[in-house]
Amino acid sequence: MPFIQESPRLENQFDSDALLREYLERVVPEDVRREIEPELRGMGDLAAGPLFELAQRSRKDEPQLTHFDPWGRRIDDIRVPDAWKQLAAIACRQGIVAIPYERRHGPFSRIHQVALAYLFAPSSSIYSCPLAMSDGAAKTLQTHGNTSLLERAMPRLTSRDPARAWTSGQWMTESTGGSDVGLTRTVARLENGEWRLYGDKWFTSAATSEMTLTLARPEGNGPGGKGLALFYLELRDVDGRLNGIRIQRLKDKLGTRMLPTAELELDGARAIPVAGLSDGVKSIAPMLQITRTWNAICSIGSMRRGVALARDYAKRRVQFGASLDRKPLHIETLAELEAQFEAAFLLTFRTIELLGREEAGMATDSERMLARLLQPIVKLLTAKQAVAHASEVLESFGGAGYVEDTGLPVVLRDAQVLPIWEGTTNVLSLDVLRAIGKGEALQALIADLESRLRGGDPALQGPRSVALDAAHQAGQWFRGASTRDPGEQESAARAFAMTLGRAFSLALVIEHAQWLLERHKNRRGVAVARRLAAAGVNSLAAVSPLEEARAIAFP
Ligand code: MFK
Repeated sequence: MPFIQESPRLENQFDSDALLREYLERVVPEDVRREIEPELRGMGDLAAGPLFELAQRSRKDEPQLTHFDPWGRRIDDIRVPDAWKQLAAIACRQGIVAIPYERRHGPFSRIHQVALAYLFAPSSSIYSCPLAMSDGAAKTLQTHGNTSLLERAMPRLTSRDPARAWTSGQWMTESTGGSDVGLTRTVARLENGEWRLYGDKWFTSAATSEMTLTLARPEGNGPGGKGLALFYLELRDVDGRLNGIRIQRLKDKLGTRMLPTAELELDGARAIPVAGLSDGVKSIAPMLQITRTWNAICSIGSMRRGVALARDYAKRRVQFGASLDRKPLHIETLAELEAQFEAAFLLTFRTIELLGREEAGMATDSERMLARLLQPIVKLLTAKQAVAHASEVLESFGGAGYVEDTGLPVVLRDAQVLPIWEGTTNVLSLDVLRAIGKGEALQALIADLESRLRGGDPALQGPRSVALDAAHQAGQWFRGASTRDPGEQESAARAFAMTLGRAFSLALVIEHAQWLLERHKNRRGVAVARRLAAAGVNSLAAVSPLEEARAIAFP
């Protein structure tokens, strides 16, 4: 008997996204909303139709690297699939990188950009990655204000013309240190008045970009991140020849297969310092800020896509005499998927609101500290959620979720990179402690959380207490830091970051729920808040003392 099932279908991904539309109504002024909604609706159509189909059709298309031309000359040419080029042109014309720099909507420009990116990303075969890095590079160049580089690169990075536009890479990772970037071995030598880079870069995504930002150690500098400098380089000269770069091979990755990620050798690549000749790690931080935020955008985009597919399929698939959308246990599973997605969405967009205010020059000191603290939190929490979410989504399709040509397994494989690149969960948990510093940022977070919980519906009282208690317990844990052994402090860093993130996102869910009730008499938000609160927020108590953990980890 042939295998015949109804495939899941997508409706317009903007119109069918209740949370996105409610959020925009709540947060964005009406005149801005009226202006951006047609664009979002257009992207919702593209993402549900042509781009979704393109992603399915080109599922097996991958970049190809050719080292030599037919006559033996080394060319290191990467050919990307046609689908990749189409995605590049669409993203460019839509201005997905340009929007926050054009800043037509003041502090809401980032929300505009991110809403568009969030709709685009899950149908983009990870074209979101070069967009993230280009946005990060633009932000970094802007932050450092290197006039000649700004004049050269910004018009390209923010162009809406595919024939002129550039994308940027972000070359940080070497085999010595994906996390400990201070171990970078690439050296920079001043030769005839030009800086030339020599070394190997082990994981460089979007190796077809026109420019990149990278780190190298100027000869004579000391060790660690302080001894590195941030460099700008263009990959090819005007004749198309590579700039002292050899592309050794493309990476054979679990997912993100259309994205050309390469191992590179730099052998005299001409480069320009962006911001002095030291403090490279600190100098590249603005890039991390943006790419980590994009990571969260991809996480919530992936979660939303998973819910949309699973929900549609539940209406079509009949088992044990009824469609899955009538099966109590399946309803419960979908409710959990939606609730997780909503919390992650609101956390991500809160971070975007702060970024937009910062860029419009409107952020207070406390908002700036909160923004810095939320960056690692939002990245680490949403990335972990996205992987677990994708796994559950696949399961909700039964065997079809495990079969490649349904286009479902790729959702899980692509999600798995989200907790890894741009800093692993553990590295980001330690960054949370770095961002808190002496504690002011934590106070800013707790104050912001409290401000979202004032007054309101009695049904939200329980969830309010859960969010508040967890935040205060996290605060107490942090205040005990000075009395604690550094090892104990570090071993609880992930639980601390997760607790803060879940408490803060629960507060945002509660705030949204209250608004939904008042504005639309809709109790969905209350149900989401109650559900998340009941599942618990604080995981600090589950951390073993370090010696016990060692005994378990290394029996
Ligand atoms: C779809 C979207 C995603 C797009 C994906 C693109 C794929 C690209 C593939 C990749 O290559 S991903 C590479 C990602 N690599 C990382 O994310 C590195 C992970 N490791 C860390 O983040 C480490 O924490 C870090 C390298 C930063 C530690 O280095 P150090 O040298 O031990 O840092 P240190 O000494 O603590 O900090 C140096 C300075 O930078 C300090 O400033 P001060 O000198 O003023 O004290 C820090 O405060 C500052 N700093 C560090 N991290 C920061 C930061 N400032 C702001 N934000 C941060 N996150």
